[in-house]
Amino acid sequence: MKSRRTLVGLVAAAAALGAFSSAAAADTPYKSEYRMSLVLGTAFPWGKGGQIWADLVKERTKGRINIKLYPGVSLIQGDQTREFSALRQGVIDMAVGSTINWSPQVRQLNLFSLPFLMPDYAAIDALTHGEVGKQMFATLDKTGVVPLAWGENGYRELTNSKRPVHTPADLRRLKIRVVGSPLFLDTFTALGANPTQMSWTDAQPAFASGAVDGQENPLSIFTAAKLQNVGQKNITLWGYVADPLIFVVNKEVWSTWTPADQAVVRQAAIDAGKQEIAIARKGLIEPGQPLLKDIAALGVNVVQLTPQEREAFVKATRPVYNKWKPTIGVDLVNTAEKTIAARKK
Ligand code: X2X
Repeated sequence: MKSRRTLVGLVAAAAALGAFSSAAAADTPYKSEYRMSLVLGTAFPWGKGGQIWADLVKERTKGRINIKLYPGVSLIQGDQTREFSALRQGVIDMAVGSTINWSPQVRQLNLFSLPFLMPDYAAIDALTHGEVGKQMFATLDKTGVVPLAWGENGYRELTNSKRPVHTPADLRRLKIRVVGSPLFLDTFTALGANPTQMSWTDAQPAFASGAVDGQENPLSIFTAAKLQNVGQKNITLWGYVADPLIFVVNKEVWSTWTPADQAVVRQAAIDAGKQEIAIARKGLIEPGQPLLKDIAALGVNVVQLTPQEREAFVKATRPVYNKWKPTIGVDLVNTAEKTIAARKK
């Protein structure tokens, strides 16, 4: 009898606590400032996207939600592969992050880093706007963030200080900086290069000193970071990987906002994502790809691979693709392949 009463008491107490905690979330006062993490600042499409999101939110909430940008992943001392953990823990309130940097924690995100999965922009769009994007957002939602919208870093082209690269043999023994995600080590090892993991912050001085020969990043980053001034005089357009960006908010922070404000933040992220993607593709989707001429005018040698040359890179990296497929999820990769095959060009 006594134990039954204790149990009833416990249940009542738990119910009261539950009621209290959900009321507490809704009643939590808004912070005076929310911290948005980004790898790159407003000189880059990525940072511009973050700024547009913050501005739209401020304007549409009449200043109720005030967001400050922290580019250079400065809230986590520049260690971009820790960004997702910090988001979950609440060190970061919101972020626009690359799928590459979060892939150590969310294995499915490695999908976009599979070499030569996405042949063109239509393929990226088919994935992010289709079933694959939906499944990725469901996964992210389960891991503790609220995913809101897609953006884009871009196709990651190969650059180096040593020589024009037309074949995997040309890459041999070149020291290539890659992001801290194991799939990239596998890809560049398969190509005969000597990959080295490094944060973006550490990479730039390493190019300048010659400690590293090359790297891979979107052309919008090449030009804004002026990589031609740190020895990167050769570019090979191979389009092997493109990283989307994802706009997210920490779950607890999200729960403190009214449903109306949540809707505003979500729509602002969608609007900012669309604008950011247009900025990221500028100069690359217009006829003649004017950005390539701008880059060549900087004294950079731009290598366009023939289909046969490109195929040699595809072939050399195929074992890496196959090795990573089960880690990412066979069903997810199959869905992605089918979606791409059926895309509208
Ligand atoms: O570190 C990189 O190469 C960058 C800036 O593209 C990412 O954060 C994925």
